[in-house]
Amino acid sequence: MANLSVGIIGLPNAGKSTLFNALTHTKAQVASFPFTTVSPNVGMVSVPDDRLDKLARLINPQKVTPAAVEFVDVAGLVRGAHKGEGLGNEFLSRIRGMDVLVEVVRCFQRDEVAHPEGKVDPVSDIQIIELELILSDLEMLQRKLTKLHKLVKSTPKENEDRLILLQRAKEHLEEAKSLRKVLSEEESHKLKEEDFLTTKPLVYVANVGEDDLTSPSPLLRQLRQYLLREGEEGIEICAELEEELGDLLPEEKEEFLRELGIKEEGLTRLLKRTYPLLNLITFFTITGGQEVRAWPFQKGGMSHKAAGKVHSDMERGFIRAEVIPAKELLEIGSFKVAKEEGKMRTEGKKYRVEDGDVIHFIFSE
Ligand SMILES: Nc1nc2c(ncn2[C@@H]2O[C@H](COP(=O)(O)OP(=O)(O)OP(=O)(O)O)[C@@H](O)[C@H]2O)c(=O)[nH]1
Ligand SMILES: [Mg+2]
Repeated sequence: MANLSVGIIGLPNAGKSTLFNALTHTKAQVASFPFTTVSPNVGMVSVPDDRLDKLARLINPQKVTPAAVEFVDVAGLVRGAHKGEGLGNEFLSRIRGMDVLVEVVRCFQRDEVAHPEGKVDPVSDIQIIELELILSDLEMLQRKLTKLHKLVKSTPKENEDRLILLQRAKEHLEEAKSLRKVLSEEESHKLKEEDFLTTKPLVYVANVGEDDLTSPSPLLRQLRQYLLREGEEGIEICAELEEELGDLLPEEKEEFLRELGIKEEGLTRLLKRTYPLLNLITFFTITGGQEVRAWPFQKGGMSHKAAGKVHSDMERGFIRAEVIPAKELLEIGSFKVAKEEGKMRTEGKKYRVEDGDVIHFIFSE
């Protein structure tokens, strides 16, 4: 089961399926014509985590379970998608359920690969898609408001706050602003249940040409400036190259990356960006030495809630948590020694779990 779901969006031919294949090591259809992808490709990816690998080496369990992310690669989006242009409507409804959006922006030049707008222009592409998401949200919002107006008449008390919030959202959308850029954290939180597209965290993936890795093109520089000015999150990946990496052995991969001057694989960089955007941290469990597992968890969350992630019984019967940071445990070099020397701290329900905590939950059944 996925702990997190990511929708890959972008114009046709931006390289979404190429990125998807690179991330999931699968072979979804990739082609130089637009609308290659019709029904969505779905794939699961394990989150790479050094600490998990090291803990596994230390404990030597029967099973190692990394955190899992689901990636969904959907059809390309074009102007007018909110009105059903292209495969618009289907695409938009598929991504409403996702936790995060990753938008692939084409920066690579290649004559055989048609661009739906006639030329490669990353900033303009971003604006086209942003507008489609805004218009789609606005349509959904209007339907919600029609229903809500009726409800407010019959039961005003329960519905007035929501009405005020949705009206505020409407004002922003009508000014062509994405909700995630203008709403306060509290407002965004309240709107979470409403499934708007423009409240979702978004990471831009600039799909750059191989040449851009050594000397960035003017288009790429323009995109960088735009993202900086807008305060948006972005990373640069050469999707085609990353896909080729998937076929290599680990040693070959390292060598290849080094030659290209790339420090980390695209997937690792992408997930490193996504986690903080969602306010996620990772804690680890070592179940009787049999399974070492990584759990994504909301930053600032309490230990009994963390127990609930593992099993609802653990939350219900929570007594205490024994905690040691992974770093400290790895330095000590033995779980047994850490326990014997009293290095496992005892924490109660109110303890806020920290990134990298190794936790043993004590609970009554
Ligand atoms: N040069 C270069 N070409 C790429 C890169 N990524 C993708 N392509 C090419 O661009 C074309 C489109 O790639 P796809 O991955 O099918 O694009 P898509 O966004 O999934 O397209 P649709 O499914 O049609 O919306 C293919 O011919 C790819 O080989 C890249 O990083 N560099
Ligand atoms: Mg595709």
